[in-house]
Amino acid sequence: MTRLPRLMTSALITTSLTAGLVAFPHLALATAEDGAPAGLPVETAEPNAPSQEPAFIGQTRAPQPGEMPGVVQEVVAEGLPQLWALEFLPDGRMLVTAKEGALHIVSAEGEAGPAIEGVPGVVSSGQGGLLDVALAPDFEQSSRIYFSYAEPREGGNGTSVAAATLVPDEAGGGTLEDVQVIFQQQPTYDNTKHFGSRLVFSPEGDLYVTVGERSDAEPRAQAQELASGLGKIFRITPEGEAVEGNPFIGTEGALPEIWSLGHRNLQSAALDGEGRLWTVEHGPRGGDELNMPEAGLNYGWPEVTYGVEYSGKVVGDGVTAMEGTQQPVYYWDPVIAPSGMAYYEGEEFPEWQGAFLIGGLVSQGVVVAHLDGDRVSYEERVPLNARVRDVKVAPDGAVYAVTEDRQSGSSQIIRLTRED
Ligand SMILES: [Ca+2]
Repeated sequence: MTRLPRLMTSALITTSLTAGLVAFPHLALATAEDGAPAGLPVETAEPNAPSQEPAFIGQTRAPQPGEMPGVVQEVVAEGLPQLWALEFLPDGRMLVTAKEGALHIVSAEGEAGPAIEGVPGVVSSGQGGLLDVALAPDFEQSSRIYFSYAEPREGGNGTSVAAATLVPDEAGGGTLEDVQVIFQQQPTYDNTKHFGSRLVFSPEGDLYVTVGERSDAEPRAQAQELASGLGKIFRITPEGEAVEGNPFIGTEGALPEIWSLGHRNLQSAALDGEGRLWTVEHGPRGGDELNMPEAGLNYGWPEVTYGVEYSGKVVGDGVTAMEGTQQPVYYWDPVIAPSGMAYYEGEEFPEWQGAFLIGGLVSQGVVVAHLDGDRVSYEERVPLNARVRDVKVAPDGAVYAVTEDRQSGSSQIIRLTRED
């Protein structure tokens, strides 16, 4: 690369530092409540929708914290198949899903066992694959696991959730027994886009299932329809039934499993310290959003959104707010392309207590969203120079990031600890 003259370099840096403010000149620089000066927003690129304005201060481009920990990266495992999700087992090993349709146990030292037998067939092309995995709340007694996947079906495919008993063997592999498909997102549709998904057990033992709206114009509109399972969050029992008290149980024609509607493609979900569900969904270009989805509420897609179509055109009427729809807690323009997320309560990073750690595929790192009440106070980023597919907190408080390299079809697991 040609070296720029000194004067020009400095001008470029000044421009990039202030770009976040240039985008929203009416937003003043925030200051931490404890008096420590906050930094400039980490995002300095031009927004894709420069004419859109946030609904409230701090809804996008929050400042960086005044103090950020140094982060040490250590590759725990490499040469793994392209992974989608990671869960820690009670014995300290890791259970990982591979997009191609395989499930592996990875030792704490990073050695992957052979593929576990009994995994149902999946659609692994496009955005399909074996997707999220969650342990049953009583896993230590039951050995039951739950996983979501792009299920091949008559006439197309769709996101489904299955439960199974994990029976490990001495070779580091094992078998799934008593596999039961407990939930199928409907309708079936024939493409390979926007399957979601994440699985999160509530404190009461119910299962939140997040999905996508299958992307194309016709199914996309169904995100607003209560008779369709596209673009929704569901709350089901471990047997796959609607949970008593779900918001649309009494609504004629509505799917009783629906928890919330108006979502695009939800690949990120976690509970906060109070047991409330938070999600990050892939928006259109410039419209990724963090929400705390509540029962029966409408999160807007595709009627209301930040950002623009991939083509650059406005989405629908280009509306960013509408009565009867919820504003995101926070949004990103340009996008981070969210993957997995975790709520941080570990001891390794005192600075991250009570923050969400969100994997970024496009932002190629971990986004740390610090909260003040139910709003984002600061946004910090840990660059990993790789697409991050999942983020989990280990029992010792270290952060584990799953990366993916689509060209080689492989993944690494990276352990993040605090620099002394
Ligand atoms: Ca929304």
